[in-house]
Amino acid sequence: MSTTVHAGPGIDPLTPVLSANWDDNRAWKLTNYERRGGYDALRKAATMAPEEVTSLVKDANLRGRGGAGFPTGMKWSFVPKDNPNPTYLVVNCDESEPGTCKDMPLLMASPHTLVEGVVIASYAIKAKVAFIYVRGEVLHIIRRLQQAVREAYSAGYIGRDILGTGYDLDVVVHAGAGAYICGEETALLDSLEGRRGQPRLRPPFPAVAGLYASPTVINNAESIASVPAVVANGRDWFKAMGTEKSDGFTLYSLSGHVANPGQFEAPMGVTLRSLLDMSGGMRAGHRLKFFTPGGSSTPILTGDDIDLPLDYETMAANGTILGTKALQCFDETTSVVRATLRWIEFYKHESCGKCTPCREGTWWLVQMLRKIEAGQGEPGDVDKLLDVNENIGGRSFCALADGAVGCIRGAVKHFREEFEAGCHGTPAWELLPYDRSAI
Ligand code: L3W
Repeated sequence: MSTTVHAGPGIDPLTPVLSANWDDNRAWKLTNYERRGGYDALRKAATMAPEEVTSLVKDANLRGRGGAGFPTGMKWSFVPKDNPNPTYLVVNCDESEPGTCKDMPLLMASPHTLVEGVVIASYAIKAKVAFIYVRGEVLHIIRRLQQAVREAYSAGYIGRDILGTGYDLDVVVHAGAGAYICGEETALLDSLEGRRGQPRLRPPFPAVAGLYASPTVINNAESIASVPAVVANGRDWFKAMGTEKSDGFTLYSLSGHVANPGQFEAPMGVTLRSLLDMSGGMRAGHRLKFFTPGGSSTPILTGDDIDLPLDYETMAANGTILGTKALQCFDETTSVVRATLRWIEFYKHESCGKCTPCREGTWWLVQMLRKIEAGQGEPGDVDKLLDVNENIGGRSFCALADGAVGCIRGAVKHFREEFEAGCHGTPAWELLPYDRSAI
């Protein structure tokens, strides 16, 4: 990461916030984090009433960075005031959406940014216990977080009477077992309670009845890690970045056929063109054909959309969602049909099986796409594919199936001719601009 990110024409440069110390030597150590002003935001929050902290985050319009963009402060304010049960904070670090790789580098490089956010958020919602739920495969990150939590206990940032406020908090780092569904907030809660991770019906939303049926705020890792900067610098500072309704800074992940894949911090509303400009562009000699704005659950856009501001509103106006801001970029050597098949195979594999539309529907989608990819589809199969797709959408227990539905919807909308070719005897690879016999 460079230290100053130039977001492109018309958008102010941003001094990195979340990624500011990623290149520092042993940035993950508490002493190095403190040297850069770490835990000053907690000191400031400790002088405020919990409700004031919630109001600040609400006024700043920090929106959830895990995919849905739901306002973070508003979610905190949903916690019932008169509930006799304990309130919990749960941080969703189960990052597994295809193409999404922003939380893990953040936690690896700067775990204290998250830990400080956890303490501030817990204080705001008056939680006495916070859980950081991390996907089980990333053992190195779990260890790093555990070490950071231990350091924070030793320094008095977690534990009893934090900074002399009389406020007590315990923080538990919990390893999941590696299932995509456990990134869905209610499945995550089931998993945390020791059961097989499967989604629960909402409402009630977790903010009212979540972990152990108690009020539970669940936020994405990046959302919580953004809280210290908001508290330290204030509402106006945060709102000076981004667009009218999508405020602040965020991490965009670039992957696929780009010269330099990685995380790029920028104000909300940056364009893919700017991100490619700052990262070295597409791989040499190739052009952008299509991309996901925020992981495979978000309907694809095409190379013609390279100048769209990447914010919640513009994405919605263009039939997609910003999601996790994971920009998987594909050039002209990629078959849209094959990419879509690969994604739908993922959803079929990861479907938890609890509801029929998702369990059976994703299976059928894979069968149909395999035929089309091989050029063995029949005329009318594209409409049949869309019909099956639209009969899954909105009928499943959780957003997993909706992700698969959106994926097919976007691909067929923009590249229907590639799907039709597969229903008229042309395998997907024969549409690609290279001689397959040379491979
Ligand atoms: C209280 C209400 N709380 C909504 C809360 C709700 C949740 C948040 C957003 O899916 C999306 C999905 C993925 N009272 C409330 C309320 N809430 N109304 O607000 O809720 P919702 O239902 O809009 O979204 P969701 O189910 O949380 C998230 C998309 O993100 N995605 C992300 C995938 C990322 C991963 C990963 O890497 N682990 O899975 C990508 O696009 O498809 O659409 O907290 O409780 N009245």
